[in-house]
Amino acid sequence: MAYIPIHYLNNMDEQKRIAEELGAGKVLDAITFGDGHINDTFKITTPEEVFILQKINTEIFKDVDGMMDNICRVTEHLRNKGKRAFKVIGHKSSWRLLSFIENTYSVYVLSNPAQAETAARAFAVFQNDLVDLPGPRLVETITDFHNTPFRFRQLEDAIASDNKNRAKDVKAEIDFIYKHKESASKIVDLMNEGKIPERITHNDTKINNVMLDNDTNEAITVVDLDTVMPGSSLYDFGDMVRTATASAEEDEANLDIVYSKKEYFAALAKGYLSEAKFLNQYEIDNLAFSGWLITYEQAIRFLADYINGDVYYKTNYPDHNLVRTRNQITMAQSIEEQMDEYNEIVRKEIKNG
Ligand code: GN1
Ligand code: MG
Repeated sequence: MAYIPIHYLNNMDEQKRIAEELGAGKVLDAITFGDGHINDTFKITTPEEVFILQKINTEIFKDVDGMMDNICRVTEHLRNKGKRAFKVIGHKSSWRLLSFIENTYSVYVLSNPAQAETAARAFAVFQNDLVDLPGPRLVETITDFHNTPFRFRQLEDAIASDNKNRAKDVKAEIDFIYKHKESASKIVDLMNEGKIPERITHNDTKINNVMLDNDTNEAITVVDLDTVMPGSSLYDFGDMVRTATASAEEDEANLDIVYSKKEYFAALAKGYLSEAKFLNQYEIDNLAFSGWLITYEQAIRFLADYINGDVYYKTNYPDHNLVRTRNQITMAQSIEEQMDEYNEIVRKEIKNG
């Protein structure tokens, strides 16, 4: 069945009423917006202004107050530094109203390496800007979010329960994940050994979370701050590699056209390293690996959700999570095949930077 935007099914009275309650003023129009996999997003129009209204998925984000507190602290800190960041206009239970970042766009599949360089620089600047965020430690909005061994155990649990009797159909995918089990804990181990430091990171650096200027194509700000929390800079670089070097969207079903593009990786490395001067040698040495790991982790997460019966990610058709899993496995393989070259790119960038 084709995906039908919610505003065709619903007159949006609830969304309009809540936006007004949260401070939008008289609302003229509400439509669905974006395609996040977790929260519901709406674009709200009033005679004067445009806003973003979101219904937070509280099954996934259990501590909404903690999350909103993180977001308010982070966005205020950025604004105090003269940076652009959306404003939280109001929030109540699972709803929040945010200012709209005017005159910007975002992309799902990049069309030139310059966009990758710009985006990577934007996420590095973001991390840099948060180095001096006054305490206390940010709340972990989802615990063990990028703990890959934990994600591996969640997959094992899904296979053990096999509620939908789907495990038998995904043997090859399960085999791929199990084959690489040894690599799953590399970053977590380095963090536990104190070699990779905890930093404030974005944790969802999907390339469409960078807002680019309609006229200049410069990065204006990064959005989707729900998972800004303590993490590793490698999670952020890794998710950029997963999304910004991809030749196609993460749910492209034709695997013949899915691969990781080397020139986009080079552009990411250049943009990121131009600003991320805080990285230590362990982080630098694992930049390329992090791209593989986060892609592998994403394959684990999609596969576990498929086996569990599609309870976490929104899906538009029955096998959507399986298509995503296969796509991410293909991306991980493509990154793995180019690992030596990707490492060499990082080494050269460090030498010349
Ligand atoms: C989810 O909803 P969205 O698209 O911002 C997910 C990310 C995944 C991403 C995969 C809280 O993000 O971790 O990388 O889907 N967010 C959460 O597309 O799980
Ligand atoms: Mg997100």
